[in-house]
Amino acid sequence: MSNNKDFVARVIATHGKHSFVEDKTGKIFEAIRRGKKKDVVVGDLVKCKQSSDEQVAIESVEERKSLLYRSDEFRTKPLAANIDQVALVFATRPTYNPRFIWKAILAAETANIPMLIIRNKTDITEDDNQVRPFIDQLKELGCSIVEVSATAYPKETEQKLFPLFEHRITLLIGQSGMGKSTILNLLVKDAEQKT
Ligand SMILES: Nc1nc2c(ncn2[C@@H]2O[C@H](COP(=O)(O)OP(=O)(O)OP(=O)(O)O)[C@@H](O)[C@H]2O)c(=O)[nH]1
Ligand SMILES: [Mg+2]
Repeated sequence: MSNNKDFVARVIATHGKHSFVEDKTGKIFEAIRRGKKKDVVVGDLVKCKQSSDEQVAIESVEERKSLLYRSDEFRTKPLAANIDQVALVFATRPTYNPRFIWKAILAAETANIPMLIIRNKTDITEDDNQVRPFIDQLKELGCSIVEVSATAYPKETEQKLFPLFEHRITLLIGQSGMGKSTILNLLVKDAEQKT
């Protein structure tokens, strides 16, 4: 136990001044940011001082490799730090919002973070004609696109996606019902995400 010694950990969840951090052995601590600061975001590497078995104080935030922002009409706020890649999942059912996808592309581009677009649910072939022009448009812009069916072809999906996720801290985004949890369960065996 590293009592009273500083160590660096990664922020895995935040709620204002309260957060959770994980050290390099995988141990999770509750963390309080020193002072009145709310400058910690998910993905940050932070210098911690242990205050009890389960608690640490965050002393400082290490320099960020990247910082992704989320914005709406009203405000812009930091969403995640040190992300290597944004992976966006979309599908034709329930329905996708192209505006959401364009916004995500812009946000990743602005933060200088590579983006991977995953079109899921290719098994619903009757929607193919409708979605094809949109996919062509994305490709013309130079986006990387992978098309998969996480439930109909799980093995193929895993084979296509695993090399693209391996060794990269990836932020998985997408509207509800697109298949994020299904894909995560394929790629991370102990994820057990509800779908
Ligand atoms: N037909 C079809 N259905 C799929 C596929 N992948 C996922 N689904 C289904 O789509 C539904 C939503 O999948 P989830 O993985 O829960 O979607 P999600 O993006 O995590 O949704 P939220 O957690 O609400 O944001 C589930 O019923 C899945 O079984 C696919 O490739 N084809
Ligand atoms: Mg989900």
